Amino acid sequence: MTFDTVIRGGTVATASDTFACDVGISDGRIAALGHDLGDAGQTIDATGRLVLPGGIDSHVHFSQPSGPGIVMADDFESGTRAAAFGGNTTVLPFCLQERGQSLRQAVRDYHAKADGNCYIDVSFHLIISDPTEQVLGQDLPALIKDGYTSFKVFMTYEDLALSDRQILEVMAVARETGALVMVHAENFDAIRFLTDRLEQAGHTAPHFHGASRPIAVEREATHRAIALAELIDVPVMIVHVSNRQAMEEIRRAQQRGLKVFGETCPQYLVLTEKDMEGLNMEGTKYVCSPPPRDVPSQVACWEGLQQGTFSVFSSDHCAFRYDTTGKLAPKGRTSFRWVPNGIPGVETRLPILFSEGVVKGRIDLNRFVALSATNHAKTYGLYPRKGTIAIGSDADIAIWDPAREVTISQDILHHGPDYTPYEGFRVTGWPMTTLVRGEVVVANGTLVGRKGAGQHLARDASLFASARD
Ligand code: DUC
Ligand code: ZN
Ligand code: ZN
Ligand code: ZN
Repeated sequence: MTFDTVIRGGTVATASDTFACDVGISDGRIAALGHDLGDAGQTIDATGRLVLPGGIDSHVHFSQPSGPGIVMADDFESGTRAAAFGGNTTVLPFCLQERGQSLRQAVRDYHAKADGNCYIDVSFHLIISDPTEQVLGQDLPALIKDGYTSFKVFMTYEDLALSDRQILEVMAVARETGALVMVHAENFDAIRFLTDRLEQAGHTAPHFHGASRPIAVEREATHRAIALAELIDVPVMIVHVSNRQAMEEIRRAQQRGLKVFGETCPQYLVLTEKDMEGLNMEGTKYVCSPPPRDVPSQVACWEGLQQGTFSVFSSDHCAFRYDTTGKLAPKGRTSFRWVPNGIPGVETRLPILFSEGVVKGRIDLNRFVALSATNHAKTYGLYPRKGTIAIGSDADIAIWDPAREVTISQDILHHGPDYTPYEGFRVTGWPMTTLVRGEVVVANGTLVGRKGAGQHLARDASLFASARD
């Protein structure tokens, strides 16, 4: 047998094992794992390198409407290109239903934005902002059946927040259909109250963003989201968890046997609230929600990753330029209230986790693979097609140089925004080559992939989302 491609001489790691072996690829899939695999159309030398399942970033935002005059800095082309450079082979962006818009129309709109523009594979989560009878009774169940098997709800934001009643209603649809509900857990009324108070006191600088949504705001909403999910008996994913108190709500629920999952992100491991105090308006570069907290919160998030309370590590890439289309939009200059929430991270997520986690001994390589790929595939219905190196799986592979020392800076990145919140951050270990379904997208740091080669993936139900009975 002649393979299309053989990756030779590397060390392969999955979520469970690490072993020296070559990888034979045919027709976009992994066809052999072994030695002396024989002829190949193309050989990739991976001597001294790690051969890992391509990263799956199950939480990114591209081309999402973000308010008047504000434009997201990444569309599907730049976002998936940057993701490929960051060692990713699949991303799960959000498809936002705007209030008053039909859910079906939202899905059509996002396909129009994505189709033909992606360098790597893509699959949408839905965001439900307007759970009308049509959505609850027809569109949402039908879309879940068509492979959009997860959706997010927000407990805060003017145009997004659902009431507890509405959350129960969409959770009931998930219960019926086997979908996974993702929750942005922050208390809307508390944020509005605190924001008004801060503004009345003249506290409008970017760093007051942190004071407007302190840990109790997140902890309370996390507790409430879990309680609502328990009432319906439906699994739930608490996304972008930033601190110990919210983490402990999740852990307690897990210990009670509830199907509650947690996600954390790079900003909660290496940034703090202090970063929002930069001179002039520099602090806006770090404004995201929930906000970065403090060092004890970072320690707690590591604990969550080590102990399994958090099963997925995502970027929450939500990029805005540091100019008048983004962080410095005219209204944003008047108060933190108007600064668009979100920071870039799709290209730096994995190097930060590898360097701070594996190289510094906080997690082992197999947990790194689980947190960066395998658990995302299992959680969101892509496993075992994606997220592992096994015979029959898609040949989605990232080849890493585990010793390469890199200082992260805007100059070396490929994303759309004009800054990185990780400027000057030093890491050891970098993804060099990325293959999607056997096709090389990035070769030793050079783009060779083709825009449009990325496909949309219909997903199965989450492996974790079947209800208890
Ligand atoms: N939630 C996200 O998931 N991303 C960006 C902003 C937000 O509030
Ligand atoms: Zn499509
Ligand atoms: Zn969110
Ligand atoms: Zn997000």
